[in-house]
Amino acid sequence: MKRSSNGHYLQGIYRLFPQLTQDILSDLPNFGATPEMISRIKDMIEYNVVGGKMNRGMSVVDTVKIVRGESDLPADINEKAMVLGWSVEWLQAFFLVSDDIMDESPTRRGQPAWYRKPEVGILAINDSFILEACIYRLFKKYFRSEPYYVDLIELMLETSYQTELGQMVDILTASENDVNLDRFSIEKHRYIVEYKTAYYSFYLPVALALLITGTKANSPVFQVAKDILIPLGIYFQVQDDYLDCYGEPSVIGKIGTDIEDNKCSWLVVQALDRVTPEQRQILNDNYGRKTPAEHAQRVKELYKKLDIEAVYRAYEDKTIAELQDKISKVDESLVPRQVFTAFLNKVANRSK
Ligand code: DMA
Ligand code: MG
Ligand code: MG
Ligand code: MG
Repeated sequence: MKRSSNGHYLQGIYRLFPQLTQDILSDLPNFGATPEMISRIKDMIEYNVVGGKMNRGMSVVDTVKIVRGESDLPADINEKAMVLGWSVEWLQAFFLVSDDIMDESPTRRGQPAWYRKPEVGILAINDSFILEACIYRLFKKYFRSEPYYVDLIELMLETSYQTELGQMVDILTASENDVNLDRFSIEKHRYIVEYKTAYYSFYLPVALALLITGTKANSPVFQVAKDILIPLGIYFQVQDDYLDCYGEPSVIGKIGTDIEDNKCSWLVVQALDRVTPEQRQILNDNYGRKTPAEHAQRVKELYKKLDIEAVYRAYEDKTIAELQDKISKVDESLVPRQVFTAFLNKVANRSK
C-alpha cells in the first residue's frame, strides 16, 4: 500500500487507483485507441491524479462512514465511496493541470507542472479535458443503474461550472500588463475563493457522500452542509493564499506565484485595507511584475511592515471559533456534527 504525503496509510483507498485507471484504459479500444495512445493516457493519469494530500478523496469515504455510523463499511458501499473519492481527485487533477498553465506555475506536488514537460506543452489543455471525461466514464461504469445516477452527474457538472466561473474571475482580476489595485476588494476575493475552491473541495465530497447514503437530492440537508462547508472552504483558500507567500515550498510542493501573477490574493486585499497613500504607491509599482524578483521582494517587505502575518493569525482564530459555533448549532437529527468537525480538524492551522 502506498503512503500518503502526511505519512498515514490511507485506509485502502489507494488500492482502488490501479483498478480505476485500468477501467479507463480497457475502455479505450472501444474508442479506437492504439497501444501508444493508451500508454500515454496511463502516464498522464498517473502523473496528475496521484501525489496530492488526498484530503478531498478521503473526505467522501470518511463522510459515508460518519453518516452511516460505521467505521467498517460493507464492501459494496465502501467501493462506491472510494470510486467517488477518486472521482473528486480526478476532478482536482483536471483543475490543477489547467490552473498551472493559466498561472504559469513551475511546480506542482514537488514535480514539474504537467504542461512544463517538454513532450507535453500545450497538449496539457486537452489532457485536462480527458481527465474530466474520465469522471463520467467511471460514473457510468459504477453507478449507471443507481437511482441517484443523474443526481451524481448533475452535482459534478454544476460543481465544475462553479469552479470554472471562479477561475474565470480569478484570471480576469489578475489581468497581465494592467496592474490596477482598484480591481481588488474583499467582495471580489470572496467570490473568487468561494467559486474556485469551496464548492469542489468541501461541499462536493460531502454532497456525493450524502447522495450514495440515500439522501434525496431535494433534502434540506444539502443546504445545512453548504452553510458550513462554503465558509470552511473560503477559510481553506485564504490559507492557500497565505501559504503562497509564507509557506515552505518543500512542504507545500509548489512555488508561490500570486504576487508576480497580479492575483487578488487575501494578503494583498488585507494590505490594501491598511496602507498609507505612500505604501499604496509601493504596491502599485511592484505588484504583478514577473521580473526582476526585487519587485515581489518589495511587496513582501511591505507585508512585513504591515504585519500581515499577525492579521492572518487573528483571522484564523476568529474563523475557527465562528465555524465551531456554527457546527455546534447543527440539528443532529439531520446530519451528525462530526461530518463537519472532521473537516475543520483537518484544515485548522494547516501549514501545507
Ligand atoms: C486554486 O487556485 C483553485 C483551483 C480550481 C485549482 P490557486 O491557483 O490558488 O491554486 P494553487 O495555489 O494550488 O495553484
Ligand atoms: Mg495556481
Ligand atoms: Mg489559479
Ligand atoms: Mg494558490
